Amino acid sequence: MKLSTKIAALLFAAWVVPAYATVIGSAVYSGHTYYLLDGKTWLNQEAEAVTLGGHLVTINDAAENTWVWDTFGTVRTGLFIGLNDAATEGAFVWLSGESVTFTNWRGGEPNNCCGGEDFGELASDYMWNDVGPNHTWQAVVEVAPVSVPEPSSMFLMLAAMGSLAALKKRL
Ligand SMILES: [Ca+2]
Ligand SMILES: [Ca+2]
Repeated sequence: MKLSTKIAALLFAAWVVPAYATVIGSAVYSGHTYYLLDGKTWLNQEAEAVTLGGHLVTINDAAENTWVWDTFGTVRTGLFIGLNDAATEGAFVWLSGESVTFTNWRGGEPNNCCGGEDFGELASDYMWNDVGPNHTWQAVVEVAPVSVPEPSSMFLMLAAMGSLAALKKRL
């Protein structure tokens, strides 16, 4: 492995602790941890959700829907949720891969308005709407508990430790 590659591996391992997190709130519901992220586009929100070990929230029922808004909602922004039809227009799926068991679309939504809207938001009336890719809303992340590090994290940690040992030998 080239030295530059090793340094890159070390830097990447350090980055496993989110460097650009914009978490502005958190709460626990049914054993899952939820984070509120400050305003960004839906795609950037999901990128940050992944660094936190989860995805944009999956809302499974009316109780969770109400809890999410009552806990994190403010009048100045909608809240991005994980529901989207980015892959296939009109076929809404959750980022978590869970099946869609509950929906709460506002009347007339989703309408794929204005050149295309693929990303779900929860609004102050507790209803959902699809919005476009340039919207910068706050977002809610849902993280399920895990008892062991994910294989990818473990691999990176081991790779970084190996690189460190190799570097020490050289010095
Ligand atoms: Ca759409
Ligand atoms: Ca819409």
